[in-house]
Amino acid sequence: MSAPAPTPQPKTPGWLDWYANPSAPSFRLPAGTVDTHCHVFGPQAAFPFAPERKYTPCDGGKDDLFALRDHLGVARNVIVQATCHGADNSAMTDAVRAAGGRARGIATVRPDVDEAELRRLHEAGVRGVRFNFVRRLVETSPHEDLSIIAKKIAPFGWHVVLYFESADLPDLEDFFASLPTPLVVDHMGRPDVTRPVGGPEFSRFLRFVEHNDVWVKVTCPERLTVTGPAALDGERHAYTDVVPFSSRVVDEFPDRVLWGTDWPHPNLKNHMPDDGLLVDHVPQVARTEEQRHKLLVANPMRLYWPGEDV
Ligand code: 0GY
Repeated sequence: MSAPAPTPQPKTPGWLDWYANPSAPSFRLPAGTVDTHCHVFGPQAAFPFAPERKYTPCDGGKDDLFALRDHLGVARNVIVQATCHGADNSAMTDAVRAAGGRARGIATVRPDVDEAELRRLHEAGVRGVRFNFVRRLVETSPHEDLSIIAKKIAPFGWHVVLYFESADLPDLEDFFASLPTPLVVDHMGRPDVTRPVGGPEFSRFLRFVEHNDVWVKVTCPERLTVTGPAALDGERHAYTDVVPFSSRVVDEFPDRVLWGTDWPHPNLKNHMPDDGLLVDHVPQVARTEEQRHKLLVANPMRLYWPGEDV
């Protein structure tokens, strides 16, 4: 007799579902574009959410992700383990495998992970782990545990993806600098975009990037914005208050920036972005064709598919 199916858990109150019919972008993504930051949520009937999760999302499985990929003109995805799945990477690895070489994965692992499990994850397409310091999402792990993980993954050529709030960087940056792998920072380290781009907080972040082996995802304008999605000039230019921050990172570090959608956009309570508008945001951030090619194609290929042609 098989075990009874788990009872589906209701969504967190106020949870907004992903945008069902995204517009067609006006900006045409270059061939080989990689969406380096997206997730899968379940579907929970097949991949139940983790008991320790801090939110319960709607379903956002691989078929919907691949449909969005094709609609937007994206070639490949990097699927980042979402906290709602804890350290059970099966929904993510199932999606990566199903993409048939067109996806890589970022896992969550515990310090007692063994080499055989890391090898299994590598064969499934995983190329990094995520360390999350955002307290509303996880109980943060002791640095000693994270150092153990970083040491175990380094021989695989993986990197560490860091998710933190900008106010926490001063406390964390020495620890980050001690890690033995390349680092990839989610969402530009979540700057407060109401502060000046040339102010001490963002300058500190830029210097951290300059002096370490750091890549930056210029992602999540919809999460960082205060002014919101309004396309004020009727030109599909949304999230304009984030542009000075993201364009500054692209100008300073054109060879170490990455782009992504963050679909299915966890924990947004005010508005859900139209993913077509997120694509149209790209030319505001990377203003030359050369910058766009690096951001969308050359950089992510170097990090996630080294040596492979587009
Ligand atoms: C993001 C941002 C968030 C959530 C997660 O794994 C997650 O739960 O990443 C957030 O709530 O800010 O990168 O998707």
